[in-house]
Amino acid sequence: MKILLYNPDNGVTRNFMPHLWMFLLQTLTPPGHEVLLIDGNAQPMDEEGIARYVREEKIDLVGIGAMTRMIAKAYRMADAVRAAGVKVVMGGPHVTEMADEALGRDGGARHADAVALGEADETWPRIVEDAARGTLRDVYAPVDDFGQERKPSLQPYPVIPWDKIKLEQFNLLPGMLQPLLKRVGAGWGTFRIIPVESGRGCPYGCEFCTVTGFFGDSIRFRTNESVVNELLLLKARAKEEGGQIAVFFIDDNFAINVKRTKSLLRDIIAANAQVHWVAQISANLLRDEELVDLIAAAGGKWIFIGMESIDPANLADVKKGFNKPGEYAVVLDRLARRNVFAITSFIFGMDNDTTGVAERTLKEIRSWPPGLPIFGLMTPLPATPLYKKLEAAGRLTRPKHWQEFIPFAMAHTPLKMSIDEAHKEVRIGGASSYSPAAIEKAVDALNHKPLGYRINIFIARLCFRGIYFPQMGRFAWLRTISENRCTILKLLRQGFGGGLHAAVPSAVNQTATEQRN
Ligand code: B12
Ligand code: SF4
Repeated sequence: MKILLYNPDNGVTRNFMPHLWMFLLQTLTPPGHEVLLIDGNAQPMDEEGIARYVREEKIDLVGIGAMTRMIAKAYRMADAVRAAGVKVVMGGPHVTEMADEALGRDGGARHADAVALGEADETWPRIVEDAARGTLRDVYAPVDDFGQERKPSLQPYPVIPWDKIKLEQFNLLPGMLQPLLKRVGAGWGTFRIIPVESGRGCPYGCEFCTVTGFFGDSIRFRTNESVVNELLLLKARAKEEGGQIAVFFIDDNFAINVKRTKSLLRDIIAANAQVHWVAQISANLLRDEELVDLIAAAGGKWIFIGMESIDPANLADVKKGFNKPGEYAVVLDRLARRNVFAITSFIFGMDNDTTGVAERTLKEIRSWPPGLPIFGLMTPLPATPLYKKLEAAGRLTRPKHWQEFIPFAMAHTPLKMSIDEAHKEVRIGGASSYSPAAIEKAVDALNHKPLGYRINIFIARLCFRGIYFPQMGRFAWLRTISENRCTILKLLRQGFGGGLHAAVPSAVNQTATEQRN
């Protein structure tokens, strides 16, 4: 069969990174089938486009994966594929919880011929074989012979052939600059962020989160060797094509078992497998100085921290009381001293939030080393304890909010402010952190750091700005660059002042050096 795996865009931002599930399922597809990948973030497509594509390419089966946020678009694309006479299998966190919706068993239209529940590592080969035989079933659940749920152990873990996979659509650098950039340092003709997992599962069970329910509360790890080999493969590819690769460790809590994380980081260092990487780690685990030393030495550049709130009452309310706002500053300083930045994520519209929460949070943020703050709204995702709690209390204003997805819009009323007030708080958070003046201030605050770090934070802020302000097309980008020209000129002046070579970001040089080794 010719199989297409498709992930829709969210209609607001372009994700900077492809989705791991596609590469994983491509790798796990039994031999004898051809698998093509399309990520709507990299290759925008509408319903007509996908119908034409499956007809022209003579596709036999389409697999669609989506989070709740993209499910409405996913259903529309699935409908178009099915109308073109091609079978659709859907998987991922949303349809796992809402299988009846996808299969049209809840009174609505049917969108998928089959649904893969939960982790599909072991069911996907069966799905492909059934589809090839024309015996596709409605539901595929990851269960053993006795009907008990079975989670993949991740040992062994499939070897994703990163040296061969086509990655053209995921190059983040503009095509017209590629020939020039290829000659910079060890080569910047390509720059890709690649998702890598080292483990699955999280025991913390925060009320708003899908992860504990979906992946389970016991954690499964890959072997250090398998992760290190994957990094070495990626590093070799970058070198071969005169480009750069950074890695996003997508584990929900990369240091959930600190001892094991330290041992992995030591093995990465020993194997010289360092690439620049981002990982998600909760603040409580970053108390460990040795861990942070190892993060920096193993290539860690950005740590995503789900801070959620600076109010302990809010944190206790959503079962995230292990976050201690009193220690946020210390943790961020500890990272900054090693030139590791933090992506600090906050949720507004929690039940103890009142108007002014954005300004109160921003005041704290301004006292921290500059990083990348992001602000979202409390969202009841299907099947989470939060959803069930709000549903039972009759507080959901849009119980099926995903069916008419509206970006940055709440689906329930917080206890101490109105929905509109909560929306305004997020707008304040975004505007205050990503205005040209705020970006300039963040870059200036790093004047004592090497130029590369300032360029790093500048580029990252420009990219994250797109979460709040439309930045999807070439024009939007040109406008953004023009609005931030003062900072750009300042950085260029500093670069040229230090000699032409220094104008090339030292972050670039650093990566280049590391990837040459
Ligand atoms: C990396 C990541 C991101 C990345 C983007 C995704 C990417 N490019 O990889 C970033 C950081 C940008 C991101 C952003 C957001 N994310 Co996110 N993200 C993740 C994370 C940490 C890892 C995803 C991953 O690769 N998992 C590992 C793979 C192997 O698992 P998987 O994707 O589930 O795939 C398996 C199965 O689901 C299944 N499967 C999946 N798709 C398909 C398709 C088919 C056809 C089949 C057969 C099977 C199948 O098979 C796979 C192998 O077992 C997950 C949490 C998690 N651990 O999964 C959250 C998660 C997916 N994100 C989530 C959320 C809510 C968001 C945001 C909305 C957060 C926000 N408030 O802004 C945004 C929205 C992004 C957007 N595009 O609009 C939720 C989604 C819940 C839901 N019900 O939709 C999750 C589950 C985390 C959570 N806290 O609950 N995210
Ligand atoms: S929010 Fe993070 S720490 Fe909490 S359950 Fe989800 S993955 Fe675990």
